[in-house]
Amino acid sequence: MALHQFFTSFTSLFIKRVSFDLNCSFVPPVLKVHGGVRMSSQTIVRRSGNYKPPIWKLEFIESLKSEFKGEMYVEHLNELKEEIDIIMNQIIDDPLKQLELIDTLQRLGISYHFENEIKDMLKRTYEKSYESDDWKKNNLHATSLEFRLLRQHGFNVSQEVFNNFKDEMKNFSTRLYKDLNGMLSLYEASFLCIEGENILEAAKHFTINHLEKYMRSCKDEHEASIIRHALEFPLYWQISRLDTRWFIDIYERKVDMNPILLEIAKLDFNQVQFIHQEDVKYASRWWRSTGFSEKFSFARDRLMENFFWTVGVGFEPELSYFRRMATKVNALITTIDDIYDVYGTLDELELFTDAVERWDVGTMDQLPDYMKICFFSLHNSINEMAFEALRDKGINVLKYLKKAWADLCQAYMLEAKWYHTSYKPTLEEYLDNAWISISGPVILVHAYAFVTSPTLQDMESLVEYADIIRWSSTILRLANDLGTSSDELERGDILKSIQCYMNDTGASESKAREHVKRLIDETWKKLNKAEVENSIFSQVFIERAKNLARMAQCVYQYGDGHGMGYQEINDRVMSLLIRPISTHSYNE
Ligand code: 0FV
Ligand code: MN
Ligand code: MN
Ligand code: MN
Ligand code: MN
Repeated sequence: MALHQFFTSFTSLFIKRVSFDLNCSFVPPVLKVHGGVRMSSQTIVRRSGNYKPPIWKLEFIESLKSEFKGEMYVEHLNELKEEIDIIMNQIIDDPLKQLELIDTLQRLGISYHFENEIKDMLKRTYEKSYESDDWKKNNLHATSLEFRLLRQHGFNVSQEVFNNFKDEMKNFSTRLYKDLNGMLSLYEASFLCIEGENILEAAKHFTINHLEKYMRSCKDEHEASIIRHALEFPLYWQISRLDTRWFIDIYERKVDMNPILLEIAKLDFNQVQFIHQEDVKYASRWWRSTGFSEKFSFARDRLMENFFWTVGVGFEPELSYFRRMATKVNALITTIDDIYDVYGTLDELELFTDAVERWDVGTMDQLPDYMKICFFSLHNSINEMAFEALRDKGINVLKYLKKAWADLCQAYMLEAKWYHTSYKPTLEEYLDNAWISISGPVILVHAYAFVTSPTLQDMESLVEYADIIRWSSTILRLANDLGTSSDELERGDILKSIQCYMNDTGASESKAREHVKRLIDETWKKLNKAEVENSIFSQVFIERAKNLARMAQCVYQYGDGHGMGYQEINDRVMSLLIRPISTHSYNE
């Protein structure tokens, strides 16, 4: 049975039940209707999310003051370029050293200054411009690093390069165990796996098993912390700012580190942080101006968290406009999600969904007052973004932005109906809607308009939700369910992926959680495949889509880092956005 048929039959059941109640000669004193509890025809007792007040107050955000303003920026960039030129010239005939330099630049968070140089170096390796292959033959680390960097930068490389490292039985050779660096590199490479690539899949299991075992008996604390960090998240799944903050400390302790690179990386981090602070201050003033925080006490008031997502999705200095607009989008989504999940009655939600579809403030009078504020603000904010795109990029994207919001509200509406009829979808049926209801498509369609020079043709295929959007959003949904569903069920909500799977199969919660984690792994492979196949989109946009999936795994790693907050996530906000890295030398 198709989804909408299911849905229609359940709604009609529900309508029958309600009309029966209403026609009944005995009217119960408290009649539960549409999520709110109707005390009489006038009074509706509503639910609240019982969310805590924000940890990051607007006054605090707006008072942030960094001493790392952009003044030294140009000077330091030139210094950096000169230093890198010198190093590159020294290693011009050494492909492995070049790959290691690229990896170091990436991890130190400064590779974005050298996109062209990096492309050139990788091209030389790809075109096999070196006299011999000796540098990587039988070298697991070199082979893996080359594979990972080439793939990451869009070169076509086959998984077959790893066949050399297998034994007679075609298994990865246990002789590799003694090569810890190689094992780590192979582990990192294995996550660039595309659906169906069995060699990489085997490499992943092989390395994880060994590294976990090795770590348990490892006596060297420094070494153990490197393996622990890698196992927590592979580089390919990790938000780059977070890895950079961690790696700078590690690099500092490396015996053969380059002190100039280190110093520049710290300076760059702090200057980028200054730009982020200016962005969040802008977003904070906007959030204040909406008045949502006072008017919607039932909803999450999470300006900093909404901003934090955008840094994960795009940290580079030139993406300020994206971060500022995307924070607004996230804040609007978060509020509207709470209206649908917690506060609104089913009748009101129908009206709201309808208003978003029509996108006309002139005809919103039927909405209750609280919804008028919300809809008006949504309408104005998004229209303004579309105006700016027209003004600055010469293309009218409003139609596409509106469609993304209408799709989101329809997906919310379906979930609201499921909730009010206690309908239990299968996992498949749930996911078919839930990758939209998690708001990934809204976030990415808007991101596309903010980070690129949008074209109408791309916009058309984007709002039909190209695979890249679908798989990124699916990871966002699954990670969100892992982090939020326990609280949601307590609050009163539909079954989420974990519970749908339990319901489908009779599995325990912990087995269901394992299953959902496996689904995330599988979905990454689909996303990687979509990247190769959906090459019409620019790399800068594809990177946003992948970063959204990465950020979801980061925010929901230990629970609901978006709505409920917890120590680790607050620490991450603190170290990425508030606290500069201590530097000593460049003040001299
Ligand atoms: C998640 O909340 C949430 F707030 C979202 C998806 C909105 C903002 C998204 C970003 C900032 C990326 P919740 O767990 O309540 O979402 P569901 O869909 O489970 O109700
Ligand atoms: Mn919700
Ligand atoms: Mn929801
Ligand atoms: Mn309609
Ligand atoms: Mn959730």
